[in-house]
Amino acid sequence: MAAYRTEEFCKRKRKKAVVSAIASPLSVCALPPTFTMSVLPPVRKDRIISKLPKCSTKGAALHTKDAFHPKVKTACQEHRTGTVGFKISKVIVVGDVAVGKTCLINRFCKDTFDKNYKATIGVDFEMERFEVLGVPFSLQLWDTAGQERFKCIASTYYRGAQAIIIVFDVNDVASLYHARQWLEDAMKENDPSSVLLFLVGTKKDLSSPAMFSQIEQDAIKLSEEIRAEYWAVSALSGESVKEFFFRVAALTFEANVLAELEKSGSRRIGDVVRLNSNSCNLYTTSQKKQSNCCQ
Ligand SMILES: Nc1nc2c(ncn2[C@@H]2O[C@H](COP(=O)(O)OP(=O)(O)OP(=O)(O)O)[C@@H](O)[C@H]2O)c(=O)[nH]1
Ligand SMILES: [Mg+2]
Repeated sequence: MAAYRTEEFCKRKRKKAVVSAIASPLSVCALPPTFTMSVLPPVRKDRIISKLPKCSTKGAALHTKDAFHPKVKTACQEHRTGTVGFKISKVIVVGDVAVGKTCLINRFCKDTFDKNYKATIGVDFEMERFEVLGVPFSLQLWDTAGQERFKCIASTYYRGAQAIIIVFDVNDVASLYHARQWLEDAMKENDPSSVLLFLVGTKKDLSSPAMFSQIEQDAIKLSEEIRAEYWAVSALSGESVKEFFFRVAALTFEANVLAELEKSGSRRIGDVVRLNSNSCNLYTTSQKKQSNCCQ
């Protein structure tokens, strides 16, 4: 048992060290394939996403389509997702003190729940690997402190998020009202046009149906106003936790592939880019004929 603990402890330390080394304030870390393959753990069987997970509330969803964007599906089928498979997307989790941010992440990443409150000091993070439409995809989940005295440290990690999860407690209406402030702070460090927003009510298990339906109405209204996708979960029972994170992973992946496709413009991503010193046009793709403009 002791040996197991030691080994497990070392494994976690190694994982943290690796993730620290690659953790970046940038939205995405593109790593060389050999590097990611040698240090990242393989994708777990229960982290495979083969179709778009459903939203929780149609009136408060980022989009309500049943399937991934056709361009994304085709790009994945044709292995034209460029560097998406080697990227790590940053997700930040913010919200009032003790609303349940850490428990939410721990339920998903470790399938554990601790009923004793331990404040997050500054920030913590977990890495989760997925396979979406056959393409590996990683999320770096940044768990930030809600306590005022740590806000200054935590906010230095906001930059470069691809998704922002604003957490409130469905039994504490003040924590919902504070969501706007959390969003404003997180947005100071990010580009509003490229960030996906999620508003998540936690501790659903503690709420009575009447209380829940009242706060849910307010939460849905706020989601519409700030263009966030709304979810209600319970880290204690696990209700909707996996579904929620699968949705985060799938929508972030979809946005990444679409951005890559757009960036690549007319050049098909996945094409081989070769350096050709004999040509004055140095960059050429394997599928394009060389331009003869300089001949
Ligand atoms: N019943 C119930 N309790 C929960 C749930 N989620 C969290 N809690 C409890 O709420 C308390 C605070 O949870 P944390 O996850 O530590 O809160 P936090 O938002 O990370 O807090 P800070 O790190 O200080 O910002 C703990 O005592 C948890 O056990 C839930 O879904 N149901
Ligand atoms: Mg915490």
